[in-house]
Formats: sequence, structure tokens, C-alpha cells
Amino acid sequence: MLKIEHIGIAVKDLSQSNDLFSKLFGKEPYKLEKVETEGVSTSFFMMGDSKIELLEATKPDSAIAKFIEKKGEGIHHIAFEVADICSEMKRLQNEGFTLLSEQPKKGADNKLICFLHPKGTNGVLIELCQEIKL
Ligand code: CMX
Repeated sequence: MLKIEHIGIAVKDLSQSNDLFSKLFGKEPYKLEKVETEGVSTSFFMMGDSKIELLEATKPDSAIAKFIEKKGEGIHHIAFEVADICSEMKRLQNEGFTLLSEQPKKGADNKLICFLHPKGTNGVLIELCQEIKL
């Protein structure tokens, strides 16, 4: 793994949280993006070499809706950049971690992504992400 690519924060109301975090950071999000397959609306703030992603559920059965129902708003996942997601997935599977998809999926912000189950990582949901080269 190369670096922390972003930290994801689950929020109830993206528009209100964009205002709140814009005030906190002193800058606007550089991107707003809906990811239908994950059932989320997202925004991204550039924070030096890393990012903060805010996530609002767009469907009642999405991972973010379930998370907020159970735990409330807050840090949802930590995403790590990897150079080659397929080889990293194989490596982690061989190490005994539980991958939440067999293949990388298309995620927000032009990334291929894969999650690891938080039960195998001390209760922290980990995302691997690789930039899609255009
Ligand atoms: N961080 C830590 N623990 C989490 C968690 C999270 N984000 N989400 C769920 N859990 C915990 C639950 O609290 C539960 O713990 P207990 O068994 O102790 O109660 C356990 O994981 C299993 O949870 P569950 O309710 O049985 O299962 P869910 O249906 O909530 O699924 C998970 C959990 C992680 C498998 C699912 O949320 C998932 O597949 N996540 C990956 C995809 C995702 O999060 N997409 C949204 C973000 C997309 C993006 O970044 O663009």
C-alpha cells in the first residue's frame, strides 16, 4: 500500500455537511459525484496529498444508510492507494483478509476499488483504490 488516499465520513445530509466542512477546511469540495452502484452521493475535499470524502446514502439499503442507522454519522472507512489493485487483492487474500468483492469495482473519483471486511481489520473498514489511467 502506498499512502492514505482518503478518509470517508458518513453524513446524513451532504449539502449541510459540505457547508460545515467547507467552513472547517476554508475551501470548497473539488468534486461532487453520485455512485449509483454503491448507493451514495459523495463530495471530495483535497487535503494536501490526501482527501476527505463525505458520503450520503441515496438508498435506504445502502452501506452508508445501514452504518448511520447503527453507529450514527462519523468516520466510515480509510482508503489506501495501491499501484496494482489486482495483485494487492491477491496478496491480502493470501494473508487471510476477507475481500468484499472478487473483482475490483468502479468507485468514485476515477478509481478502481475493493473493500476488506472490518471484522478482519480490528473493526476498521479498509478500501483499496487504484487510479484509473485515462
Ligand atoms: N466500519 C466498521 N465496522 C462496520 C462498518 C464500517 N464502515 N460497517 C459495518 N460495520 C460492522 C457492523 O457494525 C457489524 O458489526 P457487529 O457484527 O459487531 O454488529 C459488522 O460490520 C457487519 O455488519 P452487518 O450489519 O452485518 O453488515 P452490513 O450489511 O452492514 O455490511 C459491510 C457491512 C462492511 C460488509 C458493508 O457495509 C460493505 O460491503 N461495505 C463496502 C461497500 C461500502 O461501504 N460502500 C459505501 C462507500 C462507497 C464509496 O466509498 O464510494
